[in-house]
Amino acid sequence: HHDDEIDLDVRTKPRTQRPPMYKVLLLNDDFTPMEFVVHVLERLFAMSHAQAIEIMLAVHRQGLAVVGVFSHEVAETKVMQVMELARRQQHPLQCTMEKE
Ligand code: TYC
Repeated sequence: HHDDEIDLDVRTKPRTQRPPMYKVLLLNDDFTPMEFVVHVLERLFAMSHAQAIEIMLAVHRQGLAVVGVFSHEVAETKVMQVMELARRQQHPLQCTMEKE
């Protein structure tokens, strides 16, 4: 009889919820000095000098590069901090974020 049957759920796989992560992208331009970009990467993204040069050159050669992957809130803060430093020095450096 049906009352004695145990219903096992074989359809839905339990999934752990992970918050979406966001890539922070740095964009190339013809005017921002290389040293300024290196400085930004060292100060705001905790990169070593060698790492910062590597990423800056990747942006310079390829047009853009991912500088880090963060939660929505942290990514938003990083973008704002980069844009604010660039604005203060009147450099056209652009930084954006994109869902992974
Ligand atoms: N292309 C710039 C120059 O030749 C350097 C640069 C690198 C600018 C990375 C922006 O995100 C950037 N001075």
